[in-house]
Amino acid sequence: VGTPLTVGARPYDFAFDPATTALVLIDMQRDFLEPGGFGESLGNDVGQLRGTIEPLRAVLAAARAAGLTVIHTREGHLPDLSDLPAAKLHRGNATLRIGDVGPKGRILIRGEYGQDIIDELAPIDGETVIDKPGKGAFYATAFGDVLRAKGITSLVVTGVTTEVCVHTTVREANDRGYECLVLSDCVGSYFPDFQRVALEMVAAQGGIFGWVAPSPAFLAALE
Ligand code: TIU
Repeated sequence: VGTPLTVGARPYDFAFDPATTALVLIDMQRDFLEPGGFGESLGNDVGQLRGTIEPLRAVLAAARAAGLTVIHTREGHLPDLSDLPAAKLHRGNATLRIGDVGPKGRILIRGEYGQDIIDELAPIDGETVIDKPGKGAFYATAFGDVLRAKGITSLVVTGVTTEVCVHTTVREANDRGYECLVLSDCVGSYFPDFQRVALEMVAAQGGIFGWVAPSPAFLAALE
């Protein structure tokens, strides 16, 4: 346990110890960020999310250099769909349903090319990858056990989409006692209005769910 570092954040400075902090990359998968996947099948313009890639690449490199714990998540389901609730399969008017064959493999199915993390942010040896069937990283996964085993108490949260899997995970983490900093330019939404409001919702009311800062503020703290 070392000296706490400080990030200029909303609603006030975020203090963290690199030894007890994890960088979490939520669902930076081809299924959400590239054409022909789950995100596009729901009617979304995947181009909306691509601005997160370069800032997140810099954050990932800095976190690795600083020796932070790095944890990636992937939303997806088992090939036999045994972990897919009917309610999730049948929701909406998707052009391709979960499990259907798309141009990058079966939509949102573990082990398929489209379900994996984009090349730019590929995990390296020693980094944990959490496969999750839901929107939150804690539900039906070992995420909480991994954090406890590694002694992690603070999360720097990035990934997509801001108001869906990022928010669900931050809310789950906050209720479990984790301190969460969301990096505003490293999270993305298909909806610009939701992006803005989702970030406000985290930091409002004195940081009801956590803190929000742009990635340069976090990078400055690590230097
Ligand atoms: N649809 C949407 O905005 N998001 C998801 O379905 N999953 C995640 O956010 N990863």
